[in-house]
Amino acid sequence: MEEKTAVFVSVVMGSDSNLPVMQETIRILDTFGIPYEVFLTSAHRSPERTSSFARTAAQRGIKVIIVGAGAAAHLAGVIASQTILPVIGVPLEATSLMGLDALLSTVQMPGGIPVATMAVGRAGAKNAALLAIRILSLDDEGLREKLQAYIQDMVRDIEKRQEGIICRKS
Ligand code: RP5
Repeated sequence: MEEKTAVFVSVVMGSDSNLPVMQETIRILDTFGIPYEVFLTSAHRSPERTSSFARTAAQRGIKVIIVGAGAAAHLAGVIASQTILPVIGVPLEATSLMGLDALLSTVQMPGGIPVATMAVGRAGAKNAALLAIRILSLDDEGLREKLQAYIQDMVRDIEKRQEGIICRKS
């Protein structure tokens, strides 16, 4: 019988229209070799599917939930209200308010129900994965080493760009 790989991170989004930006989350999880699932549900359009997901995530072995949503983005908060797993929210641009609506809906949680809110858009989607990895690395030495290597790569990249500036000046 084929053994199922345990899934540690759930990447949830309110619409498939969010997928192009949330690919940034998926790309980082792939880079670090983190097993994940992608789940589509909407706080407003499919409230029961959202509840059932949130209530069963912990018992399915999920450790961190990342939620990308746009417009009146209540999805991260609604999920956080029905699980004790850490929830990371990514506000996305989906209306003429360009993500400000989603940012305020995601970040302004009432006391008692935390959602770790990232920046709007691609940077937020990327950082959501990196924050999830930092959480998972608390009890995973190998993952901590991969994170250190990733940070060192960023340092080297900045140094390389500096060299590029010096060359262009002369
Ligand atoms: C939210 O409504 C989704 O997260 C999406 O960003 C927004 C618009 O959804 P679509 O009309 O593109 O499906 O629930």
